[in-house]
Amino acid sequence: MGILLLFQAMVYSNNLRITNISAPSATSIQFDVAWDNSWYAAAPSNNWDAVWIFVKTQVCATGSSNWTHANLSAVSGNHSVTGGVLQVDAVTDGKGVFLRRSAMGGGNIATATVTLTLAAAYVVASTNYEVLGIEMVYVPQGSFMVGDYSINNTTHSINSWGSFASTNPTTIASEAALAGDALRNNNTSVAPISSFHNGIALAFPKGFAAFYCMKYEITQQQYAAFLNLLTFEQQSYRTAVSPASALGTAALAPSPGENRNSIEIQTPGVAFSTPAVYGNDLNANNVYDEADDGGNVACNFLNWNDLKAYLDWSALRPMTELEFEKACRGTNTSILTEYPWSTTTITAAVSSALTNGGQAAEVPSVTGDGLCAHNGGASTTLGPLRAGFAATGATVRTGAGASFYGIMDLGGNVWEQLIHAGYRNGATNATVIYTGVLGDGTIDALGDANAANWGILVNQSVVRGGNWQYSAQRCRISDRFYIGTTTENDTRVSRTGGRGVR
Ligand SMILES: [Ca+2]
Ligand SMILES: [Ca+2]
Ligand SMILES: [Ca+2]
Ligand SMILES: [Ca+2]
Repeated sequence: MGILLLFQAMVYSNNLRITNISAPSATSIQFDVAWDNSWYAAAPSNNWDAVWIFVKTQVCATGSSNWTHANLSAVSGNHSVTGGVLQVDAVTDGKGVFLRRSAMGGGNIATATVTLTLAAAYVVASTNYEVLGIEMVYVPQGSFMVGDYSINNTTHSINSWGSFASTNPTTIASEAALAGDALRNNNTSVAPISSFHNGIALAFPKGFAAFYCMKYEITQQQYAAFLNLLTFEQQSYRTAVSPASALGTAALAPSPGENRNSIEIQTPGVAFSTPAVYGNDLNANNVYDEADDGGNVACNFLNWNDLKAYLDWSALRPMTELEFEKACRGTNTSILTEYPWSTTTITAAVSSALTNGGQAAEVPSVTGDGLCAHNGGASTTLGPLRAGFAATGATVRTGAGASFYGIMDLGGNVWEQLIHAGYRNGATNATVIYTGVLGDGTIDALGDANAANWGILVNQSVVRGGNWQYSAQRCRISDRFYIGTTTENDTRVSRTGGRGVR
């Protein structure tokens, strides 16, 4: 890398562009930003979309020093944005900022220039800067319902857990601690059995409090960008093969392009000094990150530790399964067997029938209400679709498979890996330890998340929302699967990915 200053332009899945990065002074960084399909909406959703911006830097004089997270000022007034449409919201830990509309409205965000104040001074002439952006959706504070009215086994709803099943959902009306079995002992016609559940502590995020949720699942381009800012050793743990493997080696999938995972080694690394460079190559010509190379496709083959590492490094955190139901259902009343768009209608989008396959404009050939990537078949040539494939500029929800708040693909595409709330048959690991601690932008030398109380093992996780391969039942809001087990979320499988919250 030499002493070349690196200001790398990034283009993300829903046409989020971060360009013209520069450092006007030792304590500031400037760039242009633009993205599509932005909104700030009135009731019932009362919410807006945003971009989570964070900065990484590297001392370039040595050529191979590690990238580190650059903290920003925690005072919103120290940052600025041109154009009068957006505002910059600082955060108390200074790990990034949110850009969002400052007044109600909708449409594309034309290019605006953002100037951010760094928390420390950098020597501009010898620093590489990278500015990263993740599209998010605000989920406001408020009550919501968990579970649906299913009889046991039609949906694996949290209230229908175990041999003692309630057919009633529960309203979460605060962040207060929940007693053991509080989410399932609400069927007053049946006497409670002894509790296997240890309750849910005050600090466990229950979805009542406001949070930002990623608008899309992590894309292959986003995961490749993450890998490209890690050390060789960190890369070796966050991929399936040695970073020193030959050009064209699949980084996550068993073979290049398998199940549409297109991340490959573009430039082999050197153990243990020089990291590899990763790129996407869905069109299989060993020319990387072309328009049809699948960078916008949701990233599958992510295990639980991969997801946690990505979120810690991005200064986000894993979502709990209670937050997941809030993000899907919003303030609506629970409906039996409903999907994340709050109806029981679903239309299968499959990767075998695409227009503009692998491109930023990739869309399924089929149209219909509740368009959702599921039931796609088992061939290794099939896989997830472009993140947000069903979104349009005209609507944020109807027919687009979007959640109450406009979050995409919570149903289908790739499994969402979440923190479970206990309530598992057998109950050997019903204890929940998660306290919602945010990632700090830094992972350990072995590439693992090291935030407090995120858990070490996969037994804190559950997968939700179904995936591109499985049947529609798994896409239901209240359906829970593989709670605390290794089946779909410990090894890297073609169905599993995820997203984060803050
Ligand atoms: Ca290739
Ligand atoms: Ca290519
Ligand atoms: Ca999903
Ligand atoms: Ca950390």
